[in-house]
Amino acid sequence: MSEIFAGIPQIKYEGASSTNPYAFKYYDPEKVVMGKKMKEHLPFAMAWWHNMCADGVDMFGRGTADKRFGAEKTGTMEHAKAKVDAAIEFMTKLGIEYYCFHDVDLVPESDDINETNARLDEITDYILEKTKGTNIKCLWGTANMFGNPRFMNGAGSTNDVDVYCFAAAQVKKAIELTVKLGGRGYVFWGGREGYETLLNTQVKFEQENIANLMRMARDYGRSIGFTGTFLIEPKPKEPMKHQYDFDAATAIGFLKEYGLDKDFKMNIEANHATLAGHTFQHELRISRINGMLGSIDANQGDVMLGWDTDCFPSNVYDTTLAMYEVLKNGGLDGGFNFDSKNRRPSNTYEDMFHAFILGMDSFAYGLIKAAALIEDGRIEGFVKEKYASFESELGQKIRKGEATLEELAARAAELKGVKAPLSGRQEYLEGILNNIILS
Ligand code: XLS
Ligand code: NI
Ligand code: NI
Repeated sequence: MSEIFAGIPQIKYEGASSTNPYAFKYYDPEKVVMGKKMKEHLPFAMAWWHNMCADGVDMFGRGTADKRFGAEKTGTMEHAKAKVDAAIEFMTKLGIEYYCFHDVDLVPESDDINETNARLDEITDYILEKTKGTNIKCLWGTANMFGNPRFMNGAGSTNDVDVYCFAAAQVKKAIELTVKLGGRGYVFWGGREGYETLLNTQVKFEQENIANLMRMARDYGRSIGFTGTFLIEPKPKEPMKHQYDFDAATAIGFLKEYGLDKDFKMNIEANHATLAGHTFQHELRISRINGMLGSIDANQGDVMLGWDTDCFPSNVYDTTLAMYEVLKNGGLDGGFNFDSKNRRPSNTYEDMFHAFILGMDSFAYGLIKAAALIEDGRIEGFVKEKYASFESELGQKIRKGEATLEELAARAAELKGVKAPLSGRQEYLEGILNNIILS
């Protein structure tokens, strides 16, 4: 197999003072942080769609990047295989062990689903053959149920029973492929599961159908030996105006309502959090405290732009606070999928590497600083102190749900008045965070 990324070396850790563009400054896979190697804390994954497929096309212009990887023509099985070869070389050079895929990222879709499925069988055989003897495997798979025009009114939420069958068929196949490729998870991102106007939409009907599709997926997955985690990836809007999986709280409520909460967790994407008006950490926290933090789509938004820009993560404040939640969660069932893409003018093979080095270093730095935050203990100590009044006998009774309004009112009457509670000390805490991140 000839080298595709010729001239780009194996990316190694050289430390913060290195100026080598092809070296990690913070990601040191073997370094032990809080008792675990960095590479175990950070199971990084490559998103097939952005890295192997997207060429920078946007609504104003054609692609700028050549993603043929040596194939004659795109849209062929030859090209599909070239992408596999390129992906393996790319991941090997970066030391990334996982990838995530949609069915149609792997092969060109045919008008006949039987033909598409045959192509998928062929390409996954090829992936297995080529990854044999490497550590490269699937993190999670999914079905693209938003690109094809048949899904314009949704997939699980479609009005058309035949379209619903196609969605089911794609989910069935994508779960089979995920199992075949050793995937740890199966993702549902509700691409067009939402609505534009209530004038033409029955929300409850659509949500029940989505839940039924997920139930069938769970039952089928379990029946063929899928032991991994099913994941919902919340997003509030784009492409639809209203998406049903608005944010983690909404998606968790949905899973509980339909009895799916034992098999499903959240796949939290940073840019989706900010689109919902939340911080990345908020979405991770809400998932974590509900026992629902499963995996992460690692990217970041652009504060000036109101859409899913899928930038590679560079903001180490965000990665630190994200890694704090991950450490508190005891890790993830899944991993860190770079659902991120190069900016359109960053159109070379070199840029693909620079982007991953940036993202991996940002999360490694975040991991180091999150561990330091926990070891430092000042912030957690303050939070504990903040709620200390609930350690009283009455406080404990309230915590256990054993108090009554009457007795609390009696206590208030006895007190007559009450002082304002302790200061929240936000600026002091932000100073500590700065101090830890910057030192
Ligand atoms: C789109 C989503 C998508 C999912 C997989 O915004 O992030 O890429 O991760 O379907
Ligand atoms: Ni995503
Ligand atoms: Ni996204």
